[in-house]
Amino acid sequence: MTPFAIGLGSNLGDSLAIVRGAVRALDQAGQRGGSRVRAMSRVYRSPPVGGVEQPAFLNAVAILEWGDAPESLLATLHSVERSHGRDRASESIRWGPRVLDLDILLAGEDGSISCVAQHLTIPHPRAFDRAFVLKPLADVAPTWRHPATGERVDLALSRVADDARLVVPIAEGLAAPCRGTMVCAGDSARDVDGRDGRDGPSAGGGSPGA
Ligand code: A4P
Ligand code: MG
Repeated sequence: MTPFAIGLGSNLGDSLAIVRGAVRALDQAGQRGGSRVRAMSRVYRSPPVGGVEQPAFLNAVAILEWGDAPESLLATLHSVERSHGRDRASESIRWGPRVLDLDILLAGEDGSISCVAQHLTIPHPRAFDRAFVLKPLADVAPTWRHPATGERVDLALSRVADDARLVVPIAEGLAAPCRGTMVCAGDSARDVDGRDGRDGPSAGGGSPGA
């Protein structure tokens, strides 16, 4: 199993429900291959980046264990986007509003894996420049590094500190039991099925904070 950091973004519809629903869907997709979502950050509200006038985004990051090739994970992400109502064919503006955007940010223990394929680049090329990515990523993977530059996520976040002030937590993450570990970004975490994660057999952990 390889851990992947997945960035989630939404600024159309009930974005909080969409982001949480997408994490559940990723967990279910992982379970089909014997794995789970290992962690989910808090959910943050952030101003849109990229120059298009549009509503604020909700952003989060989940760590998913995946046993298959990265390309199959990308196909799964697209399928989850579609099932939440994203229709790429109707999108005419780059970096415009979307119901759900799922990006692979980093891969491998500590982010050590790189991938450059026709339709997939890991790390995501803009991940380390963006506070709306780095702040939730620092909740769940603060010590992961960019495989090319070696920069740690938490240090990259301090580099974009001015932008990061505009990225504010609005909801707790979800916690999921995963082979004895539990993940949490926030104190009242629930598992991906909506139960209180602290009641589960593998409850524990704390809030890494951002
Ligand atoms: N692709 C290549 N590498 C990857 C990867 N690591 N993860 C390809 C996911 N996809 C990857 O993506 C276009 C194509 O990129 C995919 O078909 C895949 O083959 P897309 O999701 O259709 O389009 P996109 O999301 O508009 O492109 P991109 O470049 O991922 O956009 P960004 O960089 O994610 O920017 N502001 C705030 N506050 N919060 C946001 O979430 N998001 C964006 C989108 C702009 N501004 C934002 C936010
Ligand atoms: Mg995308």
